[in-house]
Amino acid sequence: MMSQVASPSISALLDARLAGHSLPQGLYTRPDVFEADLDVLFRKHWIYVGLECDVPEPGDASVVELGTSSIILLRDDDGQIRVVHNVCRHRGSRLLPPGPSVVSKLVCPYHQWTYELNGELVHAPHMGIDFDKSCRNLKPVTFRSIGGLIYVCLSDNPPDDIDRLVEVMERRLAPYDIRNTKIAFQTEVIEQGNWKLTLENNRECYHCSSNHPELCVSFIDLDFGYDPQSLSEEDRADAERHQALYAERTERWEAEGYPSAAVEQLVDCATNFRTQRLIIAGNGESQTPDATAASAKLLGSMTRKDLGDTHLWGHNCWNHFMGDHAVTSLVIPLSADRTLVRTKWLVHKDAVEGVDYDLEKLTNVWIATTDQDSELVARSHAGITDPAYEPGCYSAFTEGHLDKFSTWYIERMRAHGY
Ligand code: 3BY
Ligand code: FES
Ligand code: FE
Repeated sequence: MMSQVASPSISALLDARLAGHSLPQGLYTRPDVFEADLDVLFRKHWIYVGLECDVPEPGDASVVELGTSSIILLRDDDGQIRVVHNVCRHRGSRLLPPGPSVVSKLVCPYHQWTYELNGELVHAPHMGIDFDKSCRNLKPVTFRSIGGLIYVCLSDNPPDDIDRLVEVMERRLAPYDIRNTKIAFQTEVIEQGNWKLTLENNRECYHCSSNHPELCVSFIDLDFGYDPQSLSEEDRADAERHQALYAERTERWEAEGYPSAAVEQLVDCATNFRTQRLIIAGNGESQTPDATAASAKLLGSMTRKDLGDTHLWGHNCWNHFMGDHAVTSLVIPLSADRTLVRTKWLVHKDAVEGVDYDLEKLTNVWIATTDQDSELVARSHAGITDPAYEPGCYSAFTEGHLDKFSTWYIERMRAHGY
């Protein structure tokens, strides 16, 4: 008779994680862990799902799918943002397909129940005169617009430490006026890997110099300087100069009224984020092939191109806000080994392609970087599924943020009963 070896529980896998190391194999590969991740990290936490500028005009709608959930971001007749579940209150049909739509009302294709853009049920044919429509409005989704970035929480008990993110980012994003941008370009890349590998890959630039020639023109690793003991005299002096330059720039930008110092909430919290105004390398203006601005029409009230790159990380996103444009990527897990990365390039809403900006110059760096990262994640996932895989140690110098991410992941799973 074949002997059956029971697989460890999710809780046992969480227990097996060694500090400073990548996760045990099953946490990246098992379908039951994937389902638990979706439930805990994507339903019980705040997630980034899109932007106000996805729905610029009344009647614009955008459907975002996540596991078995589907939500509609829309702009109502009063110009207000609404987020509702894409589930008809009659017999549950989806109202709109995934992606963008333009609607005057939300009409269910099945039996024509009709909802106003604020979610109110206004027409339900053949239900009798006693039928009470008022308790059949579309279910609202709890959301916050943070400087134009839309975060939702699908649970009835949303973590309240989102308030810190709101407080920090509303102020930081104000000069960019992201609410008044337009999406100049969008890509969707399906990475052949677990969503946590997508995030881990984004949390380090250890891999940048050997994999991202385009990005390295403008991007300086957050952990620049590395292990001081292993540096040559010359490189150490370089790293020290870099630290001094950071301190000086940060102080100057802050004095000029632009919040710049690093703010992070990465462990011991529900809502995971980090922001800092980063120095752009080379010509110092933007993440483009020559580090000069791609759009002549700067964002919001920006009058300068020398204000670096305000980066923002969350557990399902990374973003870069620069003087002339912004790049924003959101992560949606599709299965244990497939992850969607949706990236949008934002410019001033009045910027005209071919006049104010060149689309190729605007998108070149992050199209290349996203494709390169997709390859890295696929290769990493494939190696991790190999029986020969065992958790590896993170570099204390270049992978500290991965350690924090994995630690946060374990903490959050535990906080939700695993
Ligand atoms: O987009 C980011 O924030 C990260 C930082 C290092 C690698 N990647 C570019
Ligand atoms: Fe929507 Fe019937 S399911 S009208
Ligand atoms: Fe990368």
